[in-house]
Amino acid sequence: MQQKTFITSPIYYVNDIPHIGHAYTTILCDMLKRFRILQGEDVLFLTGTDEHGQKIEQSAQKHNQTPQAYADSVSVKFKELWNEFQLDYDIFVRTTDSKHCQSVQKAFEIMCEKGDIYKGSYEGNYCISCESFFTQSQLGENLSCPDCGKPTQIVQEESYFFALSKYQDKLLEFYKQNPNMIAPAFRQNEVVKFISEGLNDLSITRTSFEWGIPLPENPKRNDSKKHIMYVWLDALLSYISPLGYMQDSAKMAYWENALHFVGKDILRFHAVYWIAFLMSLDLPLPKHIYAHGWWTKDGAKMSKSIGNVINPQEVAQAYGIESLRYFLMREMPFGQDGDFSQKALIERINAELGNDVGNLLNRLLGMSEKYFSLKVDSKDVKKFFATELNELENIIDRTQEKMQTMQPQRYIEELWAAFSLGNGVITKYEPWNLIKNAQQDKAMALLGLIANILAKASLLLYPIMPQSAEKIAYALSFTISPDSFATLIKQHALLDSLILQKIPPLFPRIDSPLMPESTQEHIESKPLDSKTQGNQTKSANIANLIDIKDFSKIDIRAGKVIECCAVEKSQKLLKLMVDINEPKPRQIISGIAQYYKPDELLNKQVCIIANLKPAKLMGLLSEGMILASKDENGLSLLCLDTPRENGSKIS
Ligand code: ME8
Repeated sequence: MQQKTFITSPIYYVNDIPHIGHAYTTILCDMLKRFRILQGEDVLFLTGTDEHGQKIEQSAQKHNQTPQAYADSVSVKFKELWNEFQLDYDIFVRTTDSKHCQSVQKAFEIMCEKGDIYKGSYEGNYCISCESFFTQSQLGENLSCPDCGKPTQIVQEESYFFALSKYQDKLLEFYKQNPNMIAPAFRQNEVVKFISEGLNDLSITRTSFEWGIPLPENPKRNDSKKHIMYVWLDALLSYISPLGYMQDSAKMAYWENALHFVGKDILRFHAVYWIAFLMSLDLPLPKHIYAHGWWTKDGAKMSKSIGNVINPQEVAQAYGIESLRYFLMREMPFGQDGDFSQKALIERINAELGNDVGNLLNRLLGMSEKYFSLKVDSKDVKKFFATELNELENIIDRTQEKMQTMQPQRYIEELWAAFSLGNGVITKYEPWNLIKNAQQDKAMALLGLIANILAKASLLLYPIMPQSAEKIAYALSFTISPDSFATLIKQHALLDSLILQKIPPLFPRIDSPLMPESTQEHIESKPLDSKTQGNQTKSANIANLIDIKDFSKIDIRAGKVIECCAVEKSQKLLKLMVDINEPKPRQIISGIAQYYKPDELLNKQVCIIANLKPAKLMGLLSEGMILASKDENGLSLLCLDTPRENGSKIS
C-alpha cells in the first residue's frame, strides 16, 4: 500500500500580503512533497489563510471593509502567488470556510465532553499582533510582548479555558519517546524546557470583539452567543478540518503521517498547544514539526516600516522562480536565520547554477555531438569508471539522508558533489585526447558516465528546481517520475543507450542586479554605464593592444530596429527587436533610454555584437549589445555610412 503523507505550511494571516518568508515556508512544503512523491508516496499538501481574530478585524476597519470582504481580497493574493509559483498544493484552507467552522465547533464540544474545558475569567496581557496571552513573568520591558516587542493590552474578560496544565506530563513523555520529533534538535530542547517550567491553562474564547467562530449552541451553556473561539484554536484545527474531521472523514487517513513546517516564531503554538489539543481529541499526533529561521535583509528583520521587505514576486520576475527556489533552499541553513541579498543570489546563479550545472550539460551536449552525433551509451561505464560510479552512488545516498533529516541546504551541498564529479572527470580524462588517441570506447564510456551523473543528479534536483530538472531530463531523453527515481536512484541502474536532445543554455549569466536595490536603480548594461570607460577613450589611453585574432572573435553585425519600447519600471532600459537576417529578430535590452526615445530608433540600422553571451536584465533576456559611444555630451549610436543588408558582418 502506498504510504499516505500530509504536509502543511502555516496558514497565513490576511493582514499582510505575501512576503519572502511566507514564500520560503510554502516552497519548503512543495520541495518535500515533490521529494516524497518521487519516493512513491501519496502526498497531500495543505496551505491556506488565517482570517479570524482581532488583528484582522482591526486591519479591515482601517481599510473601511467588512472583515470578510477584506479577508477575501487578501486571501486570493496568497492563492494567486502560489499558483504563479506553480507550488503544488492540494488544499487551500480558509478559516472562514463553513466546513472548517463546523469542525472547530465539533472539536470544542469533544474537548468539553472530555472535561478539558471549563469556564473562568481571564485577566492578563494580550498581544494583538501575535494573538497571544502572556503572564507577568513572560512580558518584556514596559509590559511589551516577549515575541514581537509591541505593547500588550490588559484584557479582563470571562473566558472558557483549556486545561493545558493537565497535559504537562503527557507532553513531556511524548517528547521523551520521540526525541527527533522537532527539527532542528535544539528547538526540541527549547520546547521541553518551556513545558518543564510549568504550563498555565489556556484561555480559548474571547468576548470583547466579534470576528471569530461562535461557540456551538448548547443547552448546557447559556452564554455561547457571547463567546468566539480564540484564533489559535481555530487556526490549528484548520490542519484537520479540510481532511473531513468530524464530517465526512474522507481524507483523515493522511493525518496518520502529518508533517508541519512552521517558522520558529510559531513553534510553541504547534509543539505545545496543538499537541495537547490533539491529545484531548484522541487524534494521532504529527510525526514531525520542522521549525525554520527567519529571513533578514542586510542583517535586519524585515519590516514594512523600515521598507526592507522583499517581495517574492519581484524576485521571481527578475531572476525566475527556479533560481529563487534554489537560493532560498541553499542560502539558509535550515533552522537558522538567513540574509537575503541580490549579490549572493547572483553569485549563486552564475557559479553554482551556470558554471557547475549548466556548463556541464553544455559540455556533454557539445562533445557528444562532435564525437558521437549525440549518441550516448552506458554499456562500458562500469568497465572504465567503476570507482567514479561508486563515488556517485555514495553521493546519492548521502544526499537523500539530508532530506530525511530536513537539511535542504546540506542536501544541495551533497548534490553538488555530483556535479563536481561530472566536471572533474572531464578535466581528469580529457575526452578530446581519448578521441585523438583512438580510445573511442573509453570516450563514449566517459560521456556515458557524465550523462548518468546528470540524470541521477537531475532526479534529486527536481524537488529544489522542478522545471530545470525536467529540462535536463528532457536533454537526456528520460522523464522524471517515481519510476525513473526507483530505477536510477534506488536500484542504481544506468541509463539505456540514448540520443541527446539539444536544449538552450539553462542558466544564462547575470552580469548586474536585475532589481532596483531599495530606492536606487542599479540596472545598466556595463559598456554604456561606465563613466571611466568614457574618460579613458577621451584621453586615447589605448594600452591593451590585441591582435587581429582577438578582434575576429567579436561578431559585429548590421541590423535594423524593427520594434522598440521602454522597459517597465526602468528609467534606463529600452527593449529593441533587431533584424539581423536570422529566422527570428534578436531581443536586445540596452541602457539608452535617457538618450533615445523608442520612436527615434525605429527602422534605424545599428551595429550589434551578435555573439555576446545572452544575459538577463530586469528579467528580460538580452541577446546582444548595441554599439555606441558615450561622453559628457551624451550618447551616439554607431551607424553605417550607407545602409547594408541586415546581418552584414562588420570587420
Ligand atoms: O503566524 N522569515 O501567520 P503569519 C521566514 N496565522 N519566515 C517567515 C518570516 C520571515 N521573515 N516572516 C514570516 C501566523 N514567516 C499564523 C499561523 S498556523 C496554524 C497559523 C513565515 O502570517 C513563517 O513560517 O504571521 C511564520 O511562521 C509564518 O510566516 C507566519 O505567518
